Amino acid sequence: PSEPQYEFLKVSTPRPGVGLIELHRPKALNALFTPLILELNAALRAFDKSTDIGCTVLTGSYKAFAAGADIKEMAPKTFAEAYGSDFIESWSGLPNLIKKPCISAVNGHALGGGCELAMMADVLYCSTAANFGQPEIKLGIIPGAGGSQRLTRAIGKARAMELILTGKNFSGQDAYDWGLAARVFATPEECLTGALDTAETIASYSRIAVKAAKEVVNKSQDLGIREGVEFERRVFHGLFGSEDQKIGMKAFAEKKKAEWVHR
Ligand code: CO8
Repeated sequence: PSEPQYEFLKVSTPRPGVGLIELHRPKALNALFTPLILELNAALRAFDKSTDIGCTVLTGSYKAFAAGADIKEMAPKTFAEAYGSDFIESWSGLPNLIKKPCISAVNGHALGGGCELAMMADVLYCSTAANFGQPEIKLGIIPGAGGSQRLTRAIGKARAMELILTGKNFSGQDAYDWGLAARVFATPEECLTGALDTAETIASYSRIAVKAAKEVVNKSQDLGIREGVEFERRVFHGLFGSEDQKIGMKAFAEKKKAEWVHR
């Protein structure tokens, strides 16, 4: 089937089971604005619904993942417009829209909304040359797409508070050292290849189990340890109702490769 055409995205399926979305607004360093976000939401939804896809990779160019929300678009906004339209609400779709995992591969600038978008993914990979930051304070605003919450949970209050109050940038190596990035790579090429390799591995497993694994890990961010462990156990019990659990365990016993049916 032919891929839908987008103006601000490049969309492809470079590996079995893997959907790749590249932000493509080179003239503005992938600055995020509503038409781009609507396309991104549509592309994410299409991959999430596709039975051929098990994992998505989200990336930008080697120069910029995304240099933030479009400052020129935001500049004239009034309070009434921002509040009235719940500005940014539709931009925060990634974590709510999709049930399958998404890996962000971050190269170059990931600033403001760009950093926030990267952090919405389930796994964040970057190269040493990545340039992260929440510089909103310099524009007279604050992070608006979850930056103050996700950055703080990922790297702790001490560092997040300092970064958000000063607007100082931090490197890909910092992101890895502080636990925001799961892996850091020497070059952008290796970063993208690493993300695609991991996505291919994830896509090779039962979609049912992968979806459940993502759900329980995400719950740890909202629940206390006792409720979290109970929630995990209930979802674990539920997987014994899947065909893939029988297939996976039988294949192990027979020393064969599991042929998942994703049910
Ligand atoms: N908005 C609009 N245009 C941008 C943006 C942006 N955020 N970033 C870069 N551009 C444009 C530039 O205006 C320039 O356009 P033109 O050629 O027409 O002048 C073009 O991209 C290239 O940029 P530069 O010439 O500045 O390139 P440099 O390599 O010299 O610098 C930088 C790169 C350091 C990234 C620089 O462009 C910069 O500082 N950009 C702004 C970064 C920033 O402050 N981002 C935060 C924005 S606020 C925000 O994101 C609020 C979050 C809200 C939630 C979002 C939900 C997802």
